[in-house]
Amino acid sequence: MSGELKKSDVEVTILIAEETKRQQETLDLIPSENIVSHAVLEAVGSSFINKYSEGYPGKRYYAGNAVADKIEILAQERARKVFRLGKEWGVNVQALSGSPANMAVYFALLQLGDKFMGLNLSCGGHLSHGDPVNFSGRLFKPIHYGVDKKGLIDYNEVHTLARREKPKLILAGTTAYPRTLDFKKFGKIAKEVKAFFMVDMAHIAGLIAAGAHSSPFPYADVVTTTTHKTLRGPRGALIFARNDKMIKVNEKEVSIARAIDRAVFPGLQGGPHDNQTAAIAVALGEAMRPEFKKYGHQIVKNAKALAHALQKLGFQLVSGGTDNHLMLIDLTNMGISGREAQDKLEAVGIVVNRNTIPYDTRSPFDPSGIRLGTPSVTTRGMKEKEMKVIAELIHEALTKDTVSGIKRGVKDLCQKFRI
Ligand code: DSN
Repeated sequence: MSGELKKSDVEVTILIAEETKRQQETLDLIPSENIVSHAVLEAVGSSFINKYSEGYPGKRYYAGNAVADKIEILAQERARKVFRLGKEWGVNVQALSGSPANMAVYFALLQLGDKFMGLNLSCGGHLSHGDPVNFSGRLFKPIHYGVDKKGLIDYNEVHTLARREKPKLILAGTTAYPRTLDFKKFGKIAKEVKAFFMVDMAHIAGLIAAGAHSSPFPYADVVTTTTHKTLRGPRGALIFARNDKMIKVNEKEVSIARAIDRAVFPGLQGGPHDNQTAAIAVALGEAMRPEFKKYGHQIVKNAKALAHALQKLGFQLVSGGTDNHLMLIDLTNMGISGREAQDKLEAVGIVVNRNTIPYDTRSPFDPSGIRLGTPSVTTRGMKEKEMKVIAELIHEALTKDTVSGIKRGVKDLCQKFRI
């Protein structure tokens, strides 16, 4: 940390140091979190933070944007490279985070009250995929598909619903689904019912970049993602949209990409956060390196190892395991709720989040499950061997009353795999 902050604001300096220590001394198993590089941190705190640049490269509303143009174009070019795309894909790097990115897509492609399909929140979807408490459920008409008894998306149900409801957009995307998504099947269904096919790949973007999950791009019209989960960048979002697919906006033919750019600015936002754009460019630069490919595959290997070890210890996993970076433990056979488990684990330095399981009979505030993921511990350099140790620590923390040995186990791992 630079000495300037320490000199000018002791209170904030202390809180930052406290948070850094908390992260260093705990195991973060929240699947949507990660640890960014110092290079990303430096870019977030760079001089780009001082600039206003409403508009897009070459078409700004303020002077002094020659360099902001260059950083935005660099981020767009790197995003295309990371996901192996050509110029037929437009890239918007300005949406402030995942929900605003999704909002921009709906704003561009739907009219108020239009039907769209997404995965139910309680089955692993996201609030912004049409949940009734979210803008997406209040302004549009969401039709939700779910998962079957095994916890898997039922593509026959998706097909039947799509044919019956004729939604204008079909969305594939998840926040708590431990299996791979079949983008080809979704794309075929969307094509058949003439719906736009949108993918929210926020959770698995890093896996897709690394080739550890199939890519949605051959099938989708629009793909959104946050940049701070498995992609390991700063808070932010990317929206990829086809330049070569046209729609009518106010009687004029425009590409989907252009319509989405206009939905982000001036539709929903003012100036982009250029410092975040710079940091996104840095993270994308890192994601192009061979080490990132290894990282993405190791996240999945670690998740499988953790899932396997947990199952051997008697834990029940929704869908029976994982294919990606996360797993959901159904705690009903353990006689403990998700909230109790989250608190017990936090008390020994293991940070997870409580989560509903499909068709949960308990409330989202105190659900039946916990969600675990491996992006952060994999960034720290842990491998399959450590996943076995973590599974044992979780088991002990949830079944035993004495915690000193568990705390020591967590401390040892944190000291060996430093942030
Ligand atoms: N909060 C994110 C997650 O944890 O999955 C989704 O927005």
